[in-house]
Amino acid sequence: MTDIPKSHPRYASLMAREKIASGVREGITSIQGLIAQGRGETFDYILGERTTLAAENATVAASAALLLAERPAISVNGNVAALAAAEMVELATLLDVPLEVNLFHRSEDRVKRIADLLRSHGAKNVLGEKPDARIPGLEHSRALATRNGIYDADVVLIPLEDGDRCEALRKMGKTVIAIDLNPLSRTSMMASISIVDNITRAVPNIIEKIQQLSGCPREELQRILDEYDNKRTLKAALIEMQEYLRSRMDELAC
Ligand code: PTJ
Repeated sequence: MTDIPKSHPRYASLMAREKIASGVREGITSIQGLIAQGRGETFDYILGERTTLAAENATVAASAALLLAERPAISVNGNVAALAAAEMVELATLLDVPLEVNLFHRSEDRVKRIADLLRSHGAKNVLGEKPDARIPGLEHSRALATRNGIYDADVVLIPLEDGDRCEALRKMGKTVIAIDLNPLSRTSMMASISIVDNITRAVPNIIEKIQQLSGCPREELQRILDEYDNKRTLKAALIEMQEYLRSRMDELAC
């Protein structure tokens, strides 16, 4: 990895880039994952590289949904593994739920490398190496799923996903939580709850919110969920982007 000093003004962003590049070198991230990261960086830039109020609200709703779920599951792909393997394991351990490796550009070698990486961080329940079901309506590899994992889950967390599977999971009646920096992506539009934030900030934030909400009565968690409106949240994310851009334009006018 390139040695990036902590004092560098773009340290967090450059480190994420290094992690994705290492992921590709180690056979964890697909080459296409580099492009996905670049697209994410662009949206993060126009969000001001911070967790917005819209993302904060979606994170609270997502945490309530995960705490209320009977059979939650968490999906992990090559970008997620490179950027947040330890944090995904921490979240899965906190909730006592399976992590399921699910890849768009699937190869058995990459599935195994990601599963091994998650286990090396202490994950006890890693699925995806032996899928035994298919998500209806999908013809690509993302259709592959595991019973007692994503296939049977009532609530699924899908970071950095494609819209197709998000839609198909919704059609199966599941509550789908997306983490996606693009508020206009099909995934963000199709999900039940869209966290428009960088996965590197979003997962630690979900962990924190789950710890804060874990003592709440179920009725209170249900009230949080009932009051949540995903379309309103996506509009709020776009408005926060617009306001950030306007503030940058004002700086240029000075
Ligand atoms: O490992 P695989 O084979 O399953 O492939 C994973 C990728 C991510 C390459 C694959 O799912 C893909 O091509 O995804 P897309 O269609 O490019 O969508 C990824 C979405 O994630 C885009 O909307 C990006 O803006 C968003 N994104 C990228 N990086 C981040 C992000 N969202 C949050 N945090 C990021 N760091």
